[in-house]
Amino acid sequence: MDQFHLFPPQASTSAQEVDHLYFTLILISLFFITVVFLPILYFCIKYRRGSAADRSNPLNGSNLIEVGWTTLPTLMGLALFGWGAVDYFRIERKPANALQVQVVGKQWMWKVQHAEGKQEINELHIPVDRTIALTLTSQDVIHSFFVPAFRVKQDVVPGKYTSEWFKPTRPGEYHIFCSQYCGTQHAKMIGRVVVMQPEAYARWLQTGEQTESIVRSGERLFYDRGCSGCHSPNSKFHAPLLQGLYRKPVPLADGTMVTADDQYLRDSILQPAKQISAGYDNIMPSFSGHLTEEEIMQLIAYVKSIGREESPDQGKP
Ligand code: HEC
Ligand SMILES: [Cu+2]
Repeated sequence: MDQFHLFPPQASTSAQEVDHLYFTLILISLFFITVVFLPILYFCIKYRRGSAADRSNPLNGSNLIEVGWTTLPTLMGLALFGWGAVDYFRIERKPANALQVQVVGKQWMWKVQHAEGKQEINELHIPVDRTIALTLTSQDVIHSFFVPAFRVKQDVVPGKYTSEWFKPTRPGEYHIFCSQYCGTQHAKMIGRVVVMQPEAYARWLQTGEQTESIVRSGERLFYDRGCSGCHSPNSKFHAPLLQGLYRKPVPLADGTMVTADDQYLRDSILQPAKQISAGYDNIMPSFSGHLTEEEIMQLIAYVKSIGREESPDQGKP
């Protein structure tokens, strides 16, 4: 990955589409540069002072030209917009059955945790030909997770979950950049993605010390931090059971409805007063400042896992 390339390698399923659109834009620009600048050059020479060119009957406006150079670029612009929109919607829609990876950005590093529990810093090991879905957040300022070879870039925002997915098509090592200026060492906030054959990836997961899955860590936190004291069937507090909550509509005390997505679960833990479930009192303490971003992601992974068909340990290899 150290050789000089004019363009990064195409190493994901989205890379080609992005490049096709990009190269088309370049070709169109080249075409217009030619159409505009070649005549300028030609006329500069032809009508230079002292030349014997015919200057009688100057042309004063032409409706055909006016209509032409208004309509044509408008249609081209709309066509490019349509093309870009189709690609954008396809790239923004996350396919199902992705391998989940949690990423936390901080000044100035990327902290990665796999569903199986394995953690790494400034490195992301993934198997080839699998869809990988990242859930990203930042523990300080806005960063942006950029892998040029995959043609994906996503802002990483404190207090918010964003996501990014890609399907690597070629084993190899590719750059990770932070593409949002995030402080003095921003340029050093780099890393590498290592795309491996599935067997090599499975072996890699087994190396190092044994880890517990994200869901298991979350379950442990759920008991250690006292969540279970309220959110369990035999609690003396009146608190909702969280089984099967994920992706369900939740009626709120103010009469509105929300969907229990990752962001809702996060806000419920850090700002319980923001959205009160209908029929409950605002007695849940805020855990803001008492949990790291990683711990919050683990708790959410656990809450997502309970009440579903699979056992909480499904992430284990
Ligand atoms: C003192 C009891 C108490 C503790 C401790 C507590 N909660 Fe809660 N929690 C509640 C109550 C009551 C509600 C419903 C009112 C509301 O939405 O704030 C709630 C709501 C929630 C919701 C939204 C549920 C829904 O149906 O919309 C989530 C998610 C949640 N809690 C997770 C947690 C987690 C994770 C922890 C531990 C880090 C925790 N809670 C600790 C009492 C508690
Ligand atoms: Cu950064």
